Amino acid sequence: MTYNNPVIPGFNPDPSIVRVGEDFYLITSTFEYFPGIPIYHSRDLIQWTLIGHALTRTSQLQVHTPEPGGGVWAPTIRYHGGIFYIMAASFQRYRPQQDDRVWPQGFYVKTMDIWNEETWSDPIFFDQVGFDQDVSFNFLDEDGTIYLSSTYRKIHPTPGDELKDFAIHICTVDLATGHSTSEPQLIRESLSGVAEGSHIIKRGRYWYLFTAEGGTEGGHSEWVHRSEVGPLGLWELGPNNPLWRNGVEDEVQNTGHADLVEDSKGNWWAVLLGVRPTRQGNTWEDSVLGNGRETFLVTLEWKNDWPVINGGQKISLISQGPGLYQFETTVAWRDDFSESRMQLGWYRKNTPFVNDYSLTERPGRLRLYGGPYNLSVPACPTMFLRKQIHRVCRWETKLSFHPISNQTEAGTVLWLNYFTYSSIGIRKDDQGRFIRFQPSEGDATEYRLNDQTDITLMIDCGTKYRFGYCAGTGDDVHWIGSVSNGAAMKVPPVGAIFIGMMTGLYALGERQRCLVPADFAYAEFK
Ligand code: 6LW
Repeated sequence: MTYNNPVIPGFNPDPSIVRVGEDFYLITSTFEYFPGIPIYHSRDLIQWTLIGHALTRTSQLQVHTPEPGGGVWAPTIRYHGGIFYIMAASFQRYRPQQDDRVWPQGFYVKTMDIWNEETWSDPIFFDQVGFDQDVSFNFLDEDGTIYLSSTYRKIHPTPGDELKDFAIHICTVDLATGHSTSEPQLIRESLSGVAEGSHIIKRGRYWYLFTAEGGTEGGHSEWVHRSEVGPLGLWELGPNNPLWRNGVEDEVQNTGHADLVEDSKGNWWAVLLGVRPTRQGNTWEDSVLGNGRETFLVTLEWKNDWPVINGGQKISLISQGPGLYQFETTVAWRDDFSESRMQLGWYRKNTPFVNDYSLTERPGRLRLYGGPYNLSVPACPTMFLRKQIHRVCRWETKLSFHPISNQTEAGTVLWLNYFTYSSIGIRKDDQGRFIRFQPSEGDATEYRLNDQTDITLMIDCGTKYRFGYCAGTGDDVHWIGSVSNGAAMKVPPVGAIFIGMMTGLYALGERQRCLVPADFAYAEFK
């Protein structure tokens, strides 16, 4: 049977998966966004539903003003003895070597009830510096030892530091405290210079070490090693590494960072990240455009006790696997703010300090009280974001906003990071209200509004992003500008493009709080 990839479209990199009975749970990275680490559920591996997040409280996640790409990196999910564990790293800076006080810090959280996001514990931090943490619980059943593997970052090398930068090390840990109980030991150093995303599993008489190598860009690939002795090695290199190879000409690129799962019928599967580029090219910028790094699913077979992923073939948009079927997600999604909580799937940039919104003050409206930050600052502005999931769709919202200050604005945004975004919003000057369109590159343009109606704002997403508005019912859409995909995804001056495009709602004041609220009647993709 054939099915469509990606199975979880939109910005969802570094997938990790676990099965309990007939239920699969999958998590991905969230970087500088809050809440952290979405949890998706599926029974058939194809249709995934967001059921919550692991990091929803400030006691669990404090991301404040990291550069783009900082925050929560590559989590691993595992299940042992009735408990779900998620291991991850938190970065206050993407390039921590520029600030030697800031180390990538690994931690784990746990719960017995994955369906209730409030039950996730506060984090316990590991005392080893690194990222892409993986904890191997299957050894617990063997001799009670727990191993922690991660990619070491050499931040300020000290004499005698034997650890290798960007290479995978392993040590034993005491889970209760997070303290390591042995020296970290090198288990994989890649000729490419980057070995990360380690996952260790046991199957039959072998341990397997999976690694993502070559960096998450055009050279990204997945490697396997096995050991008969144990997780400390020796590790034997697989006969067919990398396990598959997608290149810069392919419809899916930058593939790697796999995790695996066995279904209840004994079939094995791998999940991995890939991007659907919008342009052909082999630069980082060319290949990462669009929805960012998304989650793909492919088959895994064992031959001579070695894994063969996707038959060793390139990952493509149509895939085949036993017992699966074609499924196309619908474009339509809408939040009309009729519940007392925000729907799942809205994100803040950074952990918010203040409560700046309400769903109950004006029922049926999302009411935003714009904080004193515009969208270009590293702090947390009053902004709610959603991942762009479909390549071609319309994002739309309806806004009631009657500012009393010339320094405030509310509207909708096409967002990559605080260096790269385009916005369309309502402001006022001494003559009254106007629409202001600020593209990611170039000057803003302004359009006078003649009456006090609610304004519908839209962004048509496709090979370009086109911005428009409608004033009152019956008004035609005024398309007032567009940005090319390239401009919308410009590489920021610092940090990395680990995320994908998002769209959002915002209210702001320039260095002053916005005293009148902005009321949004709905937000939708259609
Ligand atoms: C992830 C790591 C990576 O932790 O990207 O380039 C990081 N390497 O595997 C963020 O997704």
